[in-house]
Amino acid sequence: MAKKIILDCDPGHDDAIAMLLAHGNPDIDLLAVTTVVGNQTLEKVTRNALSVARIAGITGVPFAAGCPRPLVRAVETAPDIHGETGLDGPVLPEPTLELDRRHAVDLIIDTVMSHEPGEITIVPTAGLTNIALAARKEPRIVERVREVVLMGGGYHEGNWSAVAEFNIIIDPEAAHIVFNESWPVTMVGLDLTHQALATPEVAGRIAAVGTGPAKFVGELLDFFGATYKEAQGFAHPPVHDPCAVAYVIDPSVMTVRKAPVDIELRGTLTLGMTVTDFRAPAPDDCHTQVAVELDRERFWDLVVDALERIGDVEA
Ligand SMILES: [Ca+2]
Repeated sequence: MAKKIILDCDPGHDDAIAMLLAHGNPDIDLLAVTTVVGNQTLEKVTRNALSVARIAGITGVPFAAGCPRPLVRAVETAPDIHGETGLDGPVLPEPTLELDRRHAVDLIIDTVMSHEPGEITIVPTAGLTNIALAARKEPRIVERVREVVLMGGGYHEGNWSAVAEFNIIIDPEAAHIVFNESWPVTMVGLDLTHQALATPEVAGRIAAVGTGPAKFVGELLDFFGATYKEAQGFAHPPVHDPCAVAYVIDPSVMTVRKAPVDIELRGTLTLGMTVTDFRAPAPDDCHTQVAVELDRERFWDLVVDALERIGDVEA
């Protein structure tokens, strides 16, 4: 049976690819897409999400805008990586989908509460503001959610500071809430996503699909590759967010390790660090695990397969 997910995102080049993977894979039932400030302002990432929906041919799925700023901190965006629009590179079509009238937090709560316990997986690929607020507004979602599979953090690597990753450091208080609730959390962090590099070989496979959505992904990767080279010295861009979706599709696409994870809120050098305790054995009540090693070939197979299934989309 297809896995029902809510994708909470801030498109964002890799978020856009995560949307395409979720939409194109037959083992995923995409129930809702929610947006949150992150790579760019809420207004920009929400428009981007709707444009990507048009490119991918996503219809009949509610899209809702969420929080315009983090719980405590000032807004911090990532124009160096994602450009002024948040999705620079391709020409984006005018959205055709209308936004759901609900706030993202309410759409998340409504979706979880209207399904059976254990049915819904939440897949955040952005700051955790919406998810934290949803857990506070309706605490019963915590025991109903099957699992939270998030892109964020890293146990040995940072990208926005020496030890902190962007999605966590932009709203560390929200991350603290999400990691400390009792639901199962899988952290697909930088240690894993830095293995998902869009090499020229990968770009060639995607180009060979030859459809409009595949061309869009190629243009995303061209821009993303250039900024990642310039801003962070990567030879090929790490395509973070689809890794979390891939884990939901098929957990065996990566190895994971059970370990307690908590969020540093007061460190002068380590704010937003996802502090991971690898001392063995993990406690019996440990509800968090971290992604360790990616099966790169199978991961890219999933992305290419999703694009092939989406095919060409009527504009
Ligand atoms: Ca993202």
